[in-house]
Amino acid sequence: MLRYLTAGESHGKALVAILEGLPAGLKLNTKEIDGELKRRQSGYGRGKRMEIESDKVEIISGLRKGHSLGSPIALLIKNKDFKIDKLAQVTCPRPGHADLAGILKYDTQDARDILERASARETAVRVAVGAICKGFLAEFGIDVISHTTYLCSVDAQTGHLSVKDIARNASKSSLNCADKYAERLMIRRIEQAKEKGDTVGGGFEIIALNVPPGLGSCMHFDRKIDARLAGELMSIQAVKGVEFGLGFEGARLFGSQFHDPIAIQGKKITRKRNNAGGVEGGMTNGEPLLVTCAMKPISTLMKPLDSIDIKKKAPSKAAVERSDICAIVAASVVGENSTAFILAQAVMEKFGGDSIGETMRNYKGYMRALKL
Ligand code: EPS
Repeated sequence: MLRYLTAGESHGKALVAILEGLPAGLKLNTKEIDGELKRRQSGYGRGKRMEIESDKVEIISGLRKGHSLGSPIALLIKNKDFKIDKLAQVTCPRPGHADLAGILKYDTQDARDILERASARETAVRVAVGAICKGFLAEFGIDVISHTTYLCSVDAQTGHLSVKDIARNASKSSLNCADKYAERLMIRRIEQAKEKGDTVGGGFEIIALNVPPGLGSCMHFDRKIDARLAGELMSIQAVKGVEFGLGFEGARLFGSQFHDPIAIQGKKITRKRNNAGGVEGGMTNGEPLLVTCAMKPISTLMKPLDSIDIKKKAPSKAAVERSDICAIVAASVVGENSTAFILAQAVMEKFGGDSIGETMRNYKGYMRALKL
């Protein structure tokens, strides 16, 4: 089973992860991982921390001469802003953050003990894990991209664009948004929020292409690919909802409007639409995987909401500290790479193998057998 663990605090020495279960012989490219880390640090509306850090991964095990050995891959990203022991106490919990629930649960009066780990800084190393998985998926022609679909009340119009165009436009945008006009309005919303000491959230779609049918399983609840993707994506800081394909809107339709008719073109099974988002019965169905995540507005407000001082047991304004106004780009990059991890895990589960060659042979045999 492909699995990983992360460790590290936001202002600790470093973030680390161990990824275990990848086959031997996979090319590991540090530059590509760093490219994903750079994308995660980008985006209009980020805070000053991103000017301090320039995240770079060190692969400290599992690698020899540029190839995986099949042993655990240990990853390290150093924090330049390492100052955890010097930071002031936080006694006025921020509504929406882990502060209050963490204070109560871990028996502390200092939310610093909580927020250092709860911070989305941890996602840097998750992206490094996902970037390795992206490289693994690329061997099978599977490509994972993401783009911002809305920010606050501004929707991007992308229905007329191909996935290739969405990816190209989004890669040129400061908000990972494929609609230039909408991007301008989104930037204005971020500026408005900044003026008011406020924050904004939004939504992003993750698209995976060339996903073979049959990843996941209908046979047991915890093997369903949509449940596993939703769990992984919901664990990203500030993500509050996950939809597949048409998503929650689909629940308002008749079955005849929602489900995707099956057709045959030559020897290829096709669909006339993809409202299901590429998943049926907890399994990928061969159509593009479409997942949208909703991200709530960041909970550190420069004009803080009412809270209490946990030490004084008295009303107070919530704590204010350096933060982002909007981190939708970071979240979409994390979502994209987290999706890559779950898909890589499902590929390994289905095709197995101790070397990439063995995994590939098994994959090719399956794909051959699927041909009508
Ligand atoms: C983040 C680093 C953090 C925040 C943000 C994400 O840096 P700092 O707390 O030092 O300013 O910018 O974290 C949060 C929004 C949060 O609520 O903790 C990062 O690397 O992505």
